[in-house]
Amino acid sequence: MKKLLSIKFGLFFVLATVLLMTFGIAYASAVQADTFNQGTQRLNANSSPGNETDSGAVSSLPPGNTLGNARKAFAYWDAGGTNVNLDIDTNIGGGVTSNELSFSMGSGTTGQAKVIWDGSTDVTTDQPDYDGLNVDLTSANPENDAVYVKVLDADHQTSLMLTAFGGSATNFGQKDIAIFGDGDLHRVDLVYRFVDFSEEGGWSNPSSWENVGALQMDIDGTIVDDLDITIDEVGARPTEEVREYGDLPELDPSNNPKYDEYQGAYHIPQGLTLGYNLDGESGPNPSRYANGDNNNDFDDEDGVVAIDPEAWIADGSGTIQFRVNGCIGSCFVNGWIDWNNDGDFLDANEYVLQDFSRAGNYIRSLTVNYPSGTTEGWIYARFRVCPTAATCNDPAVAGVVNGEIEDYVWYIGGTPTAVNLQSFSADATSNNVLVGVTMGLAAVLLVGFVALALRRQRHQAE
Ligand SMILES: [Ca+2]
Ligand SMILES: [Ca+2]
Ligand SMILES: [Ca+2]
Ligand SMILES: [Ca+2]
Repeated sequence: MKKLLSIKFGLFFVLATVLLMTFGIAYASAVQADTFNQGTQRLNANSSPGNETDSGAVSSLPPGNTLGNARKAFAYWDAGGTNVNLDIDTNIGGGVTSNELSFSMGSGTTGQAKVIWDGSTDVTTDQPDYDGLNVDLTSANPENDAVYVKVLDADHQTSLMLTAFGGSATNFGQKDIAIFGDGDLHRVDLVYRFVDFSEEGGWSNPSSWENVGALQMDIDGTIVDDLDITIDEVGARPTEEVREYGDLPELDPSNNPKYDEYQGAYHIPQGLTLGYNLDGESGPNPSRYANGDNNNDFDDEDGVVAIDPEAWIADGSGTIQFRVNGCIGSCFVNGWIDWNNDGDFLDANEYVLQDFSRAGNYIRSLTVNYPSGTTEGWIYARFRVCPTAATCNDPAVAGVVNGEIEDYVWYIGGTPTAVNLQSFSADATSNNVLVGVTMGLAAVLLVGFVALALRRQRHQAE
């Protein structure tokens, strides 16, 4: 028995290694400007004479970690009484470094930061060596067609200006990326196609991304004082690797198709979110408890909550609460609830939010009415937000620029007791909404009892 187990583990190890290598090769195709995992820099600009700007550079970084194997950084004080700090991969104690870029300042203080990748460490000027790199940012299979930025935290509004130079100061492509920070923003993936960058001088998209002489990122901390923002990665990716998909199940418990026509729906993430967080993925994560996206990488399913769903049947109506963040102008929310649990959103009252529009960022409660005959049980729901009307008003539409999809399952009309026990353990750590509904004391005791019985059984089998 033990020998068989070790052979199984050996095979598993080989398979896992092959998978890891395949995955590694696939991701090596992307061009990372910087993951901020190497090359510690600490800049502190303040109002002291001679320190209105602070600059530094690192060189000879490992190939592949930082574009051009070098990085120049600049921090600029603008106003206020505290330091303007730019910390890249700094020591956070115990010999551990942060593996991220952090730009921060105190209350009342404003400032800016600039990071340049041009292969040079000369900081006598804060202008790039415009033809220092000559790299091909499109180089990948599939070809990189977009810039990717992974933001970890931001507490106020800011702008990231990305500029790629093609050999001279007047020949460049540029994109101003708005970030709408909040104390609760913890992860936003952003992807902007090269063709959407402005073109200056002799720059022509997208072919000239094959001859990028220098890349520059400017962080504007003058829009709001007291900005703190953390960035984990800047690079070039195929757009299709960074999309926002749903996680409705594609099979019912009897393996019949369910919601399969909705699996292809996706958004191209550009900062407009349900809730505060959005992590990109390369495909849908269909899952029985609509938590495949929750469990994949960062849990970004934070935009919609069902209020007291156990009381919904008796009340005749229910309340949901949803939050929109990163909205410029007016944005549009759509929602569907599969009241009769037949695997579609086509029946009476199932399209509950129809291009709901309001300007700016907000949280909103909404009463939903369900058809008579709606019974106690699990119901699936899909919500989408997009920046223009009639673009995400279909639960299946794909390729929506900006916005997010979030899928949920709620138990309405009571508290489930006779459900598959695995569902409790599978969902307990990942889906706060579901946990609140399902984890009664009896269920906790039952899960503990079954876990104990399984452990005994396994012990006897060894
Ligand atoms: Ca979200
Ligand atoms: Ca996601
Ligand atoms: Ca239905
Ligand atoms: Ca989900």
